[in-house]
Amino acid sequence: MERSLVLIKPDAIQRGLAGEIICRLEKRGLKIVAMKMLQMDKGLAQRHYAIHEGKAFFNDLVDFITSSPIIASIFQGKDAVNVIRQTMGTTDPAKSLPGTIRGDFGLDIGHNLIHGSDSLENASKEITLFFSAEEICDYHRDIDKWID
Ligand code: D4T
Repeated sequence: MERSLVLIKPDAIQRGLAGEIICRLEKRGLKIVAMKMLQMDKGLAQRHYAIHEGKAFFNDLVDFITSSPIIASIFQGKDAVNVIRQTMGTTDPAKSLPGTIRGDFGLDIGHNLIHGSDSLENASKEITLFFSAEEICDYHRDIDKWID
């Protein structure tokens, strides 16, 4: 079973879309194994987006992700990394298909509502950045026999 880090970004919190986003991932069949609200500081933002350091949009990205609280979460399920990326839509909401989270609720690449890990390797690194082992709940859901 894969695990992926999902961040519900400041724009989604400000627009009251957190519940809708969580709902879509839960309804897909994914299981929440960790969740918390936090205000990202500059250091955490720079570490999380280290791969983009030096790019033209880096400073705006750090300013945006630290501009309001976020919800950090871990979703677990079969092929979770890819399934979450599909459910999110592409990075630029203007190019995302209707039916995806970004395609249904976004217009601008700088306000794209949700982050989901883009590989299993990055998921593992990102989960460690946001959660301690004690904050992750390993539990059984009876409905999982109907999902996978
Ligand atoms: P995140 O990482 O936020 O889930 O987004 P993606 O995985 O879909 O896309 P990304 O890492 O390439 O980009 C990170 C973040 O930067 C913003 N961005 C990106 C931007 O403002 N301008 C740009 O040109 C790009 C490529 C959007 C998402």
